[in-house]
Amino acid sequence: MRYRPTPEDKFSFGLWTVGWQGRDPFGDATRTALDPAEAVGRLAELGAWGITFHDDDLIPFGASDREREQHVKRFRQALESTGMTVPMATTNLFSHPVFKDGAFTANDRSVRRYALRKTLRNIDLAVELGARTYVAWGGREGAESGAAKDVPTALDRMKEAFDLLAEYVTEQGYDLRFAVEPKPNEPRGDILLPTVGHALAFIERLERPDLFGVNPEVGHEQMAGLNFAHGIAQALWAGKLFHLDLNGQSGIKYDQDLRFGAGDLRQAFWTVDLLESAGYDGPRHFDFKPPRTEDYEGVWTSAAGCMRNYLILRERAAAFRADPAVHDALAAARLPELVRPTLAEGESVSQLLADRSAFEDFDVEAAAARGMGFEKLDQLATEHLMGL
Ligand code: 3MF
Ligand code: MG
Ligand code: MG
Repeated sequence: MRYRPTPEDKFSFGLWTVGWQGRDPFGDATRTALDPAEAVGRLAELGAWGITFHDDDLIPFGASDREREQHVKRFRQALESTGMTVPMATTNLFSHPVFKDGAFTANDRSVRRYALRKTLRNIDLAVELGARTYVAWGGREGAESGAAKDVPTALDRMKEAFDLLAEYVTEQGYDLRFAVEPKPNEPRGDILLPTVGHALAFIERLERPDLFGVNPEVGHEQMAGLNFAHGIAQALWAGKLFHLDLNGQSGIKYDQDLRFGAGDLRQAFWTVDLLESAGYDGPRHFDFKPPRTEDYEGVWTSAAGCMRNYLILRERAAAFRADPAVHDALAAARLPELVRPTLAEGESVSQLLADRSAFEDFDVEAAAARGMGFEKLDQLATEHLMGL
């Protein structure tokens, strides 16, 4: 059937997405709690391949060791009976009031030590369940006011935490890599490592940078007014796109977490075009929130919509790339020329300086007058996106 997802598509969902009960800063839950085993079953039926979780999504905060074991057992049974995988796991270092000033960068040292222990504990479980990626979103690592956080020192503490986690997985021989998830704000007024660029630069300062990549989220980059496809393009270029959070967002406002394809549809199109043409082979992970207006029927419709929209966009992007008119337009827009290095092979600076055609005899006015043909190219893209 057309647009019917299969496990080969590698679609995964956070347990907290379909399990979101609709509690927001202004209103109470609109849906009852969802049993993780049911989430696994329903998502498998819809054609998903994987499920991801925060420690507290699976095992309620404060559960005893015995209860913990039972929750894990039930979840494992659901995975086994459906064939669903756990490609990624993460730690909730933001819900409990103890993390009100952060976790790895909390001013209170005892909170930082507790956060590390909570994370190490869940890393063991993640590996046990087969996860290869461990996401770290520092939702509470930040501040609302200037003097409250000494940023360079907080980054020292963040580095200390990540170095320790990397040392732990190396010592244990775990096949696990970390993916840092940037976000500019919400729930903190300003969050540390606010964009993909900040995270990429931070990773290079770690002791084991090879173990770290990024987990960019569509809406988070757009909240900063940035172009998501450009952000992940740079992450791919750096070999750092370890994982990603697909969803929808309309412009610079609160974190909407709409289903993928809702919000800025054009950015969704370019995102799929890039992922498919760049050969990204990681999970297509959805981090969205079915709106609180929906009952459970609406939740599953929303989850199915994420996957269906991805598959439709994949088809539209492939048609765009295969269209002979697009090939001509790309050539007219001189895209193939960008592939050519600016200097000839082995050409030196002195040869460039000696090349009169590059400067003295270069017809600047003629080059300035040449149109780029991008409008024609983008109109073709728009028509493919609209299904023409
Ligand atoms: C918040 C988020 C988080 C992270 C998750 C890490 C609750 O805006 O995006 O979801 O994705 O904590 O995987
Ligand atoms: Mg979000
Ligand atoms: Mg996310």
